[in-house]
Amino acid sequence: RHKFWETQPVGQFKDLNDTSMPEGPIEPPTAISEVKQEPYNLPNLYEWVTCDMNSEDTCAEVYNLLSNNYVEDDENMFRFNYSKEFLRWALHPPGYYKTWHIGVCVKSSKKLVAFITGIPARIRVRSDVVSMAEVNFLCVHKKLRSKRLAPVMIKEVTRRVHLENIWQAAYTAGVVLPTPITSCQYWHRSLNPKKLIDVGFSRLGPRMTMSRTLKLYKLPDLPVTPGFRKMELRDVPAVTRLLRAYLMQFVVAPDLDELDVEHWVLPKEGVVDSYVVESPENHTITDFCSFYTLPSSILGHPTHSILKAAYSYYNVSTKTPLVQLMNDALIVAKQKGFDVFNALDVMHNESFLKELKYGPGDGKLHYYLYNYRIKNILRPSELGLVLL
Ligand code: NHW
Ligand code: EN5
Repeated sequence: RHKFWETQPVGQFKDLNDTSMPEGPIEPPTAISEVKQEPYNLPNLYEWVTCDMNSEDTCAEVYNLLSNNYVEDDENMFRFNYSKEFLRWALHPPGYYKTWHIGVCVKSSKKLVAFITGIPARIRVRSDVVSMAEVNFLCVHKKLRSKRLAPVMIKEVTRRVHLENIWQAAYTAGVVLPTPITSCQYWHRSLNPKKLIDVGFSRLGPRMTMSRTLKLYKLPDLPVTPGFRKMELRDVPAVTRLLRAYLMQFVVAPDLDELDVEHWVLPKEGVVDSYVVESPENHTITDFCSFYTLPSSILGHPTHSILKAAYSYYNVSTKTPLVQLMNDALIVAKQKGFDVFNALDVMHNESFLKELKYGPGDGKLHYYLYNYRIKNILRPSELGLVLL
């Protein structure tokens, strides 16, 4: 059934009930000198390119490939439309490798037809902090699908990761592959219900009129928590402490230092939004919430072309109830013009989803590790990792 994945060091479906297999790396690292030194072969018309995402032209080519060929929902009504600024941010964390931003071009025309990326990350699995690659943005042009190009791209990114002496990876997908460490549910909170219904993202519930629906999802104009404000550079040490302490309780979570937090959570216009609660009494940072901007193209709609979606990222509450903190996140997202706020049932998110009128979506997100076995599938609430 999985001619490629059966050959890879990943958990296999047939081993799911085998309790004798130990947790940890599936195969040991080899000497870097034993890593294949030349790129894998591509079909003759194509060649590998390393994509310099600092180049405006390259970034635009990647953006165009993804905006026309990346992930769609199961009914092909929406397609992720990551912005150029988002792609630059997502691919340039501390310590990134340019060689992990891999394109496939047509030799004759240099047209970009496929893409895959890795970025370095320290991921903790139970007590073990592991250097990994996070693999994302795997995309093959619609006209080149089902030609077994994806396995070659995965092998090539694996080779380039190995050359940096890194032997594990983390990735997510909407499809089931061998084998998920956990499977999460997408939840959606309507901010602009009229538009969501118009474009087919959601439906008028049974026995619901449009005016009842608008009233149901109405939000205040301003956050209610005293001391709730946009995160600033000076908050990085406090937010890092809050996040590190919070993420400790999950079985799988990133190991973030201040440099990571500065990159991944400091607000970046149109990319990532973060808020802190600063105690009006003693000016300490007690809570924090964040979301990233990932619009989707609306396919074939006469009047609307973009769905503006916010995705819940990392949230930590020590004083403000999480429900109130996340309601303030909805309020500021609504004020910024987002149409919908999305979240997975990871971390403590289940505790606010129903209360804040999120509904389950028709999509799932499966999480995977490469070359690292976990004994039992995790509950989504045991996962402390959000990939973009
Ligand atoms: S998930 C988003 C993936 N992208 C899309 O869905 C965009 C639209 N689709 C496409 O572009 C986030 C194509 O359909 C793609 C497959 C390119 C998906 N992950 O070339 P073939 C990520 O980016 C397997 C992994 O003929 P295609 C995470 C499939 O099971 N494998 O198919 C990426 C089959 O193998 P099998 C996937 O449709 C993580 C084989 O590909 C997959 O033309 C990557 C068929 O290949 C997916 N999403 O192209 C893994 N979708 O064994 C990283 C299909 O079943 C691993 N396949 O026969 C770690 C590497 C680093 C290790 C470091 C130590
Ligand atoms: C790796 N970084 O299917 C990502 N999205 O539910 C790659 N559904 O938006 C993997 N089909 O349920 C991505 N509306 C995997 C996800 C791919 C995209 C995807 C789903 C997630 C989605 C929407 C639209 C469905 C359109 C028809 C959906 C219902 C919303 C409703 C709001 C009111 C309360 C009930 C729910």
